[in-house]
Amino acid sequence: MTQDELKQAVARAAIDYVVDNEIIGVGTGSTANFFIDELAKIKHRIKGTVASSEATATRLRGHGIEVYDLNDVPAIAVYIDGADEIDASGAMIKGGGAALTREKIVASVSKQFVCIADGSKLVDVMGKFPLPVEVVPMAREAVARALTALGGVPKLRLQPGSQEAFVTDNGGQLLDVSGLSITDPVALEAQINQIVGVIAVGLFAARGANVCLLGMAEGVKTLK
Ligand code: ABF
Repeated sequence: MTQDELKQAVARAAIDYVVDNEIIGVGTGSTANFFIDELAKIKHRIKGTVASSEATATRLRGHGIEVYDLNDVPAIAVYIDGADEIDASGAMIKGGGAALTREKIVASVSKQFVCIADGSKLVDVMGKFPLPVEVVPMAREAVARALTALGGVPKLRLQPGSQEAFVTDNGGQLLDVSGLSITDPVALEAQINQIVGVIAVGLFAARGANVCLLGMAEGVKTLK
């Protein structure tokens, strides 16, 4: 099976976790996009959604699915989203799709977090994928120095095909930090969160996934 077929398989499997007549939190990225396309087939069963990015909101609306402002929503039954890396404990690196801050916000108010990913995302120790850190632009270099002191190699994410800094939905910039071997994701998440100027770090460890659906050649594997 191709990587896209594996992503589609986990997106289909995630439909089993959709709670009828509830608000569903929806992630960002190509696997989340496959989930949105599957959700469209059962949109009559749900109250609506909260999106983790403008791109996801646009795709949901394109299917005629209601997208609510999180401030107007008292609770989210389940959050379905992808990841860049995930370890056996359900801790994740997220943010390759530049939506880590809103993803973390929506996940934090969701009763259950279901991660959907092709099997290549499962790793023993996270860190091979550069860890995204969203920062306030004026503090970018100060945060980069603090991340270097932690042993990382921070690199400013640029607009594709340009020398301009990428700007997130929240007006932040992104530092992608390589060179980390993340043996204690909860501790590193707390440490980076403390750096003044950090908006959010793409480590989802204090609040990881409750369930992880992995697309493998032999079928969808459920972790946890
Ligand atoms: C999103 O899923 C991001 O946090 C993460 O970068 C992305 C993974 O993208 P894909 O599903 O395209 O591999 O939630």
